[in-house]
Amino acid sequence: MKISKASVIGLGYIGLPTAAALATQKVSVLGIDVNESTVNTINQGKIHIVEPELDVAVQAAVTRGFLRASLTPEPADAFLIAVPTPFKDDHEPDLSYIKQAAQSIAPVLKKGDLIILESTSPVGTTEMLSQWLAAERSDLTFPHNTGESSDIRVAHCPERVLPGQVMYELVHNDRVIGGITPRCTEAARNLYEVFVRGECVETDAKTAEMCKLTENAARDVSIAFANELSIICDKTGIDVWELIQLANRHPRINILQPGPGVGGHCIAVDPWFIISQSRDETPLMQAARNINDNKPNWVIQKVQHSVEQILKNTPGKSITDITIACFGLAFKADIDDLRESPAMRIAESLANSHPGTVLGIEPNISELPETMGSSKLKFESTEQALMTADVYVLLVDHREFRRFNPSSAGKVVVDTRGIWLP
Ligand code: SAJ
Repeated sequence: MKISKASVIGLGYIGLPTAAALATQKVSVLGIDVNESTVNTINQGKIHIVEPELDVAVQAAVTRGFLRASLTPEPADAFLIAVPTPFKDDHEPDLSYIKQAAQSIAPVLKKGDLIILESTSPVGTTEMLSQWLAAERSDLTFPHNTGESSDIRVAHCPERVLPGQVMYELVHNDRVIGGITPRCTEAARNLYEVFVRGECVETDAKTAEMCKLTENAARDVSIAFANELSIICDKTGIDVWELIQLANRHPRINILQPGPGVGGHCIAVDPWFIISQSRDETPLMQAARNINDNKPNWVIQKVQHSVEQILKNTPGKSITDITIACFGLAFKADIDDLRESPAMRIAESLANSHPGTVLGIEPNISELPETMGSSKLKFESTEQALMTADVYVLLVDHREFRRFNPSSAGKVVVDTRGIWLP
């Protein structure tokens, strides 16, 4: 079936680039979002998020008339759902955004339509989506109960793009596509082949769901191993970065890099979707989550220890005279995203506990967002921080911070990324 009109529900970090990629291939795309200002921004050909090359793609698609945004769904041949799937306080997945998306598109569905869930989801969610849609539209048949003969096709195709490289990876990465039935899979594959140059690999919905969770859980476990090594090496006086470089010279070893903890909305979240369904079978994934979640506390202790050392070595200096500078607040290098950032957590915690000044330096933003900045954390430029700091804490390996090295100038440094080695 040829898709001439598609609708993308949720115009965030995944939905908007996907809408733009489809529109670039001359599919008429309607993007739906609950946020009015997002809708208005996109209809002006502009974007509300930072992602290289996305601005150009959206502007071209809107100007040429292939992309439009709205608060209200309209009929289309295919609907791609790309809404958030966070977890609740007890680490149980919160699927309410998917359910709301299903309820919002149900009234405009017609026989032959294809629904694709792109949001990262616990195993079984695609089938639940089909059930939620069926509950709204008893006049149509759905694949979870009528199988191949259903009026509507439902499939899962998890997004796998890396923030910062979304526009490239969206086109070039392989896609894993799992329908509730083989015909659902085939219909979804036809859609992705419109803009994907990587391979579109077919499976079933549950395997596709588990595949995405597995990818991010595997990365979490690997980073936990690196973080554990960094703590052991610190205790034994070994340079962990040299150690990992040496070990990685073995042809079958590829250890990831330690850091201040794991941030973002994916790697630190998705393992919980497996754990919450298989608590007794996941000791390794649970241990990894614990190690990565506790790494910020270890970094805070290292900084506190450095402050104590300065006080011990400088009689007459008071703790209120000591300025701690936290270099980097984003959740990883060269992006502006502060959400779920271990660096931000460390900086805020130090600002709240240290009686002297704590500086937060983040070259990718112009000010601290009101909701996130601790009132005691002082936003500062790199140059100013370099002049006033007593303790230099490197939290994010932004390219700006690679241009100098306080260790070689004999400063007190806590380097969580290994770019300021003595
Ligand atoms: N990190 C380390 N050490 C490393 C690699 C990463 O400490 O060696 C930290 C980062 O600093 C960051 C966190 O892990 O705090 C996550 O960063 P990331 O670059 O590993 O991943 P994300 O969250 O930006 O994107 C991941 C990607 N998944 C995988 O690489 C398996 C991406 O492909 C997914 O599409 C994305 O999650 C998602 O949306 O699920």
